[in-house]
Amino acid sequence: MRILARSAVSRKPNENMRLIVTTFIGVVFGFLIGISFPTLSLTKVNLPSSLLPTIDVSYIRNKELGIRNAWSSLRGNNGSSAQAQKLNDSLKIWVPSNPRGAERLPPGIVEAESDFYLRRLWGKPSEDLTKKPKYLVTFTVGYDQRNNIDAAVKKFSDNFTILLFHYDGRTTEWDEFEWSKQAIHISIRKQTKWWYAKRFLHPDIVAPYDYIFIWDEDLGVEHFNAEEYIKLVRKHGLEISQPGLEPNKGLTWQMTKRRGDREVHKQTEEKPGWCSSPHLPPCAAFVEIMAPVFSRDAWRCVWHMIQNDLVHGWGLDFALRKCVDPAHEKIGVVDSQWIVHQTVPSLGNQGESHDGKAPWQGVRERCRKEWTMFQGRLTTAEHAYFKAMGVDPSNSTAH
Ligand SMILES: *C1O[C@H](CO)[C@@H](O)[C@H](O)[C@H]1NC(C)=O
Ligand SMILES: *[C@@H]1O[C@H](CO)[C@@H](O)[C@H](O)[C@H]1NC(C)=O
Ligand SMILES: *[C@@H]1O[C@H](CO)[C@@H](O)[C@H](O)[C@H]1NC(C)=O
Ligand SMILES: *[C@@H]1O[C@H](CO)[C@@H](O)[C@H](O)[C@H]1NC(C)=O
Repeated sequence: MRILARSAVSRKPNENMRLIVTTFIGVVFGFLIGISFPTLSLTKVNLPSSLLPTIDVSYIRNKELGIRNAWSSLRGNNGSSAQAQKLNDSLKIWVPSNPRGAERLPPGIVEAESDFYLRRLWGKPSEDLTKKPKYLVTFTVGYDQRNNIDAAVKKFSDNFTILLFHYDGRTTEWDEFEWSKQAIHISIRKQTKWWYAKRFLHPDIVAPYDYIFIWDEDLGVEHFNAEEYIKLVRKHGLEISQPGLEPNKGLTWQMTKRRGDREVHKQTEEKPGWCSSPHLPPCAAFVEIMAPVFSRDAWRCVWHMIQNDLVHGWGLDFALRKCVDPAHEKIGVVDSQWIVHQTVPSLGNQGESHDGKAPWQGVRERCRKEWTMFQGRLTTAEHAYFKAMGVDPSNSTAH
């Protein structure tokens, strides 16, 4: 405050006057805006908070000025430009080890990661959080599936943060469930699970969570317990996993079928010719995209592989193995905590009719097309990399 007062005195009087008038006009203007939009309570809140930064900035400027003045008086001159430059430079911050873009900040103030923990608007920040859930579960939902989701959420203890992505725009209705009031709701119409995941589950945002469940809405969880699941995943060192699937009939892949006689499996037999190696998908190193569970580190990699324009995620399941090593040991299916895939048509029906085709057909076609595109991009990228490294791509492990 002393520094502030001193600098105010050292300003020319008419400058002070101008400042006061400007501030006054600003306040009046803000007030008028405030009363002309009485329903927008935000505008009123904005008024004082918009004044705060101005004070902060001038405080810091004056502080810097103070240092400079002190320094030049010490040297007994008014500060030659060379000296000023030297001081100017030494007051600049550049920390290459900071996150990209934040190099100008002192490392002590950098918060590179965040979370979904809910805070209060009052009290001490340090006392806001009575609990910091270590796991995150997300469901991509429409209101029609509310009872199924309600049942699923109850299988997750309070060690889980619940996050719902709403593709039908209905959110407040969910408050009929008590847990919904503590959940995170993100509502954007007609987008897919992987679209949301790319935009809202950045690795730096979900960093506090040991495991991240990115699940569909049509899963039956009667035989599933999330805490038990986590224990098994830890025990067997699974970085990417999913619960075994029932019923066995109608499933495309052998790998994700539930085995009744074990806790976990990481390998399977497929139809002849389907697997080029017993360690490669779909015989191993493979889970499907309907109910994957990622460790923090695996997700940090997988997030980068999700393409912004390929929203259905087809083909991602075959590529997950690029993110862990050795993949055939760190990717697996948990059999003793299993789920039922109910195949309820949901987002698949939200397409549009074209050329006399049903909406779901258009969606299905795009799914397949995306799979081809993703596969093409991955192959091209790998070839480009190996070529740049001077390695024969035909000798690479890319398949
Ligand atoms: C103070 O600085 C100005 C310009 O930077 C210069 O012209 C002047 O001679 C300096 N005065 C003294 C006492 O060093
Ligand atoms: C201090 O650095 C800033 C930004 O690089 C520059 O614009 C300014 O002229 C410098 N001031 C002095 C006195 O060198
Ligand atoms: C939550 O996690 C803690 C620590 O891992 C564990 O002791 C506790 O049993 C968990 N809660 C439930 C309901 O399982
Ligand atoms: C792969 O590399 C090995 C040696 O690194 C070489 O002997 C072999 O011929 C290569 N195979 C192909 C298909 O390029």
